Amino acid sequence: LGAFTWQDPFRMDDQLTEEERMVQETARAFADEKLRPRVREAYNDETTDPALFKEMGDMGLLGSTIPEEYGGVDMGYVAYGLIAREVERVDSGYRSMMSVQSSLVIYPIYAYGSEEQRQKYLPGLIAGDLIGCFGLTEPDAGSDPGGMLTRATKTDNGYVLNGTKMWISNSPIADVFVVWAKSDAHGGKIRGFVLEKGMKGLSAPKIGGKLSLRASITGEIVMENVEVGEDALLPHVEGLKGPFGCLNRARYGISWGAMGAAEACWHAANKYGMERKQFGKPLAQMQLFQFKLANMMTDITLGLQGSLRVGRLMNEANAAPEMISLVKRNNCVKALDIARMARDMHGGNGISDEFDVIRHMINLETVNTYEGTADVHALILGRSQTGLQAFF
Ligand code: TGC
Ligand code: FAD
Repeated sequence: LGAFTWQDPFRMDDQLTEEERMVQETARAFADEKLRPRVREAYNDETTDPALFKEMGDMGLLGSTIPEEYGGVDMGYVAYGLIAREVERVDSGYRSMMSVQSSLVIYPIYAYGSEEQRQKYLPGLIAGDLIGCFGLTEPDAGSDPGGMLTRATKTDNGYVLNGTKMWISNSPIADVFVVWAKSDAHGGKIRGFVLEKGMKGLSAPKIGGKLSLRASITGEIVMENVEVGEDALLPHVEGLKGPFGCLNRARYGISWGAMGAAEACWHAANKYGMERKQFGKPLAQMQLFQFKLANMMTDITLGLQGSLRVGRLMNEANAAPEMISLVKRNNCVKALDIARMARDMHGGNGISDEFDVIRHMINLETVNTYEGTADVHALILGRSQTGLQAFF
């Protein structure tokens, strides 16, 4: 008979390569030493430290799937997922900063960019010297990005962009903006453009008053007659499959990250139950308490195993978007339930920032919504098995 470790019931550790275990250890040490000491203040004061990007870059945590010639470490998608898990164990906002940079900015420039664009942007983004953001969502086009109003109009030398993007992670501190617009020169099809901070007509005001994901800055991208050259166009993709190709990677990373946040809540609830006594014995000795711990262990173990399977298929370029919808939706919904449960199991202390669980819980509301809401992913999975689309 094999041994059982409650923190790792299916021995995920044994299923990782030596290299993947090393990446995980590096990310965990970084998260514990550099992120954890900052997070409460950052969250409470709603401040984002731009220096974090450089610190992540120095540790090789950005662009982990990109070839070495552009500054990446080319470790594959399981390693990328493990980084997300460790970073989000501290805070979903920090994982957000990392995954936008890696999957939504570095990836499209690598996959859809010209060689000049790759050389110009990738080393700086991967090192964390440059900060990137990804503009798809608009005030009137969220779940339905095909309804976007942003337009690129052809000029003699390039394009003029007009439009507003909403709810954009990193935008107020970004140097590089990957934005998606309908281009009249391409029959109204969606095309990607790379804009730079300081361009005339480009601004990125912060969205204040967020009660979730407060350690990660969010803003708009306002484009008022922003003139760019032909070299700003991402040449190698057209249509919604451009942004969705990036979202596949980010959604997959979120499936690991959400489990990291859930693990933090589960372990906190376990520890709290062992230490806190009521009715003359530890809370952890009560049947209802153990029932909740058992549910957490089960959902997290199965959720991580699902992400690992999808990650292995992604490494073989053999994962379908529906698989990613399945793990993104399942793991976010389960993580949110677990965080709410852990909050409850901490009693009154559960609402204090000292115990972290309420911060994870509130963050996970955003994680459940962005990159396709839980219901949008349900409709993708519904369509996959009925052939009937129920979006409109
Ligand atoms: P649909 O007709 O389904 O597809 C249109 C075209 O796109 C292609 N496609 C995909 N390609 C690759 N991967 C995928 N996952 C793809 N899904 C669709 C599809 O093949 C088709 O291509 P073509 O060549 O035939 O034109 O499009 P639809 O308009 O009916 O889409 C419906 C729906 C709801 C599935 C989709 O629009 C959707 O997923 N909505 C959710 C929007 C979303 O996820 N937004 C995310 C914004 S970015 C963000 O939130 C970042 S937060 C990050 C952080 O801070 O961590
Ligand atoms: P809506 O689409 O208006 O949805 C509202 C509700 O209606 C949801 O419950 C949804 O499930 C439901 N709904 C929508 N359509 C249907 C349907 N057909 N059938 C049934 N129910 C439906 N976007 C970016 O482009 N880049 C970013 O970096 C980024 N970062 C973000 C950071 C934060 C903190 C947040 C909160 C959002 C971010 N987003 C970003 C935007 C995010 O992707 C959108 O909020 C998300 O896609 C949902 O769109 P929406 O907010 O317009 O909601």
